[in-house]
Amino acid sequence: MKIKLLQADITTLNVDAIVNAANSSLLGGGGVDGAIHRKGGSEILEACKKIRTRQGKCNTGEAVITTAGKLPSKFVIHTVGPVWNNGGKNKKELLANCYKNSLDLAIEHNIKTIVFPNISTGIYKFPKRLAAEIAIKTVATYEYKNKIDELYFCCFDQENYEIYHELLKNEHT
Ligand code: AR6
Repeated sequence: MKIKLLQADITTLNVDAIVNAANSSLLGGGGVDGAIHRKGGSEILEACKKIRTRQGKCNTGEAVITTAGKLPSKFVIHTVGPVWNNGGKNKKELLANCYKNSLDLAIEHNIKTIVFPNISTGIYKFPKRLAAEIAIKTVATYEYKNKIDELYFCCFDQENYEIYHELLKNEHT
C-alpha cells in the first residue's frame, strides 16, 4: 500500500472510497460531513437512514459504508471520531479504531484506493499532531494493508498539511 498526502477538498476526489468524519446520528452535520452530504445529494442521506433503521446509531470508532451519490468516488465510508473533550484514556484508541474499521470495510468492498480526512481534528477538537501520529501509525501497521493499493491523507487546512508532510517524510511503506 502506498501512503500519499494531498491538500484538497475531499468531495472533488475520484477514488474508490472517501471517508467521512461523521457523527453517530449519521444524518449529516458541519465540516467535511456537511460538504459530503451537500455535494453528494440526498442519495447518501437516504442510505444513512436505512442503516439507522437496521442498526441504530453508529458508535464512536465504528464505520458504515454507503453510495457516494453524485460525488466522483464510488463509496463513502462514514466513521465517527471521538470528541476530544480534554482527552481521556480511550480517545486515542477510538481514533485508531476509525481508521481500522474503515479499512476493514474497504477491503470487504474490494476498494483499492481510499482517502481519509483528518478525522476529529475540526469540530471534535482532537489535537492535530497527536491525531496525525495515530492516523499514520494505524494505517502503516494495519494487518491487511497490502490489499489496498493507495491510501491518501487529504488535508484541508494548512496546519494539518504541514504536520503530515513532516511526519510522512520518514515513513517508508
Ligand atoms: N475536505 C477535506 N477535509 C475537510 C473538508 C473538506 N471539504 N472540510 C473540512 N475538512 P470536521 P470532526 C477537514 O469538523 O472534527 C460534523 O458536524 C477539517 O479541516 O469536519 O471529526 C460532523 O457531523 C478537519 O481537519 O470533523 C460531526 O458532528 C477535518 O476535516 C463533527 O463535525 C475534520 O473536521 C465531526 O467533527
